[in-house]
Amino acid sequence: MKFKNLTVAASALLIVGGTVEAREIQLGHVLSDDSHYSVGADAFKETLESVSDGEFTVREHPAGSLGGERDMIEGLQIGTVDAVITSTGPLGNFVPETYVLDLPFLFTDYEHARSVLDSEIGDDLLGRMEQHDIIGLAWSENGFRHMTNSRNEVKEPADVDGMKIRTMENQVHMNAFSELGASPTPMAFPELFTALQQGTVDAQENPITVIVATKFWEVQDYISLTGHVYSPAAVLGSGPLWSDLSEQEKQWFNEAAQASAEATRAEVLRLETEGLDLLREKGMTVIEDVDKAPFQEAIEPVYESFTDQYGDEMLDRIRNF
Ligand code: EAX
Repeated sequence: MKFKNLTVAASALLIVGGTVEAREIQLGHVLSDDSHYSVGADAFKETLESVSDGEFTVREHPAGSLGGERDMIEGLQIGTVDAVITSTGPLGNFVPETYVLDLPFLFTDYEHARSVLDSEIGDDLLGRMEQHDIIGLAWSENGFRHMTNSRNEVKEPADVDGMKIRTMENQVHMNAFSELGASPTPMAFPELFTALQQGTVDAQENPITVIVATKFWEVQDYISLTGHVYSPAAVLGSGPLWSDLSEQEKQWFNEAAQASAEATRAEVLRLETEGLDLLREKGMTVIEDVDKAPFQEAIEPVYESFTDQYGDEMLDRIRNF
């Protein structure tokens, strides 16, 4: 049989059989399978499999099994990864407009951050991803980032002086920690636990959700509630996959991404309090009375270099929101 006839026969068989073969969506993230990202992955899976009536199934790849966040975003662009739940850490390397979200002390609390991301500002930023073959499906959440280290209590900028701190692969964060007098080392998340264990870096900064999910109490003695950055997360899709989907199928993915974001946000708030109690139980020294003003003052130059490079349009929209 000519190839063409064979293909027609095969697809006819599928239709005659009444069962369209399910397409398995590969969804990756870097956290453990009991993390707030995994809660979001479960919600994505349940929703997409339900609304598509089994036309799509979802396979979760947690714990960086598909690589770090930057690797997986590259995978979205070329179609080797179908969907990712990721922080915005490395995203600015692909979609520079999102760097504004990573500015320290930009958002005052969870309500402020969520309302901005759920407004036309957030929609605008999601929409700017498609030209980079990344589909911004929904804003999820990582949480307010706090500093941990294995050297000393951190209560003021001077305590960070000379500290080797791992940052995400994010120029805004690296600039901020340099302004504080620390020595920032950008590193993919899957390498971080070992780097802390071996003393390659003294410190890192992440939301309580991540610190709990990755058991950082095993390699860090102090946590200071600096809350220096609100770390958004995003549910992202692959551009090549998206161009193959019908309007109805795209609607299914959007529904699944919204459900994912809602589930992750709920888990973040739960862990904000419960997680801190756990870190104390595990022996971490929790410094709660951090005066943020000196930190905010010290990193002020980061805003200047940001607007010099990226302009102030998006920043003004967020500040005036
Ligand atoms: O997205 O790299 C990081 O520190 C991120 O916060 C973590 O991977 C969760």
